[in-house]
Amino acid sequence: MEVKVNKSTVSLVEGDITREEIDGIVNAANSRLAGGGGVDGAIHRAGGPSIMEECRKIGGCPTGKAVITTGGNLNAKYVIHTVGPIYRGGGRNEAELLASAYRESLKLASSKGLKSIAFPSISTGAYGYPLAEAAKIALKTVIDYLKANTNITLVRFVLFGRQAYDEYEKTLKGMI
Ligand code: AR6
Repeated sequence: MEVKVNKSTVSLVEGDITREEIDGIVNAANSRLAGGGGVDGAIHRAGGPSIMEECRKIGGCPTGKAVITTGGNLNAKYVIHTVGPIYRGGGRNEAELLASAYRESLKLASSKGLKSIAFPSISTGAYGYPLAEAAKIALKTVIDYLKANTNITLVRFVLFGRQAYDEYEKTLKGMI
């Protein structure tokens, strides 16, 4: 599914983000940038060791912020590593921290001149964020950003599995 926001496109696809041919892919990292399972593990496996070397030099990333490395062996030129919140019931500022992870990734992409960027569904795996809530925050934050900034022309959500895709599609249809 695809929608236009200003001059930009927001698209939803089901797939594996490590295969994207795009300026930047976003990693759902941890604050130590130490690698792990899920999409983080997949990105480091597919991109090779140079991405972890760059992460070590950067040292870490607070929750809700983002840092950037090159894409190593990936087809993406850059990896933006952001850290979503661990979901602990919703009363610990999780919604704002999740929105911030998307916003800071977009701002960093813009400042580096990236025109196209792919996101996974941040925090909805190991970090336990309920998918329906996370989808609303992800799509609203991206759409609001694209309404105010036109330098990024494509934001693609690469959803891993049918359930995540269907939830994002339902949410996006309800927003347009
Ligand atoms: N492409 C796209 N999405 C994927 C892929 C992939 N190849 N693999 C998994 N997903 P998670 P989090 C989806 O757990 O919840 C790591 O250990 C997955 O189905 O990767 O933010 C880090 O090091 C889910 O919908 O990230 C952190 O410690 C989404 O990506 C921690 O997990 C996010 O799931 C971060 O947890």
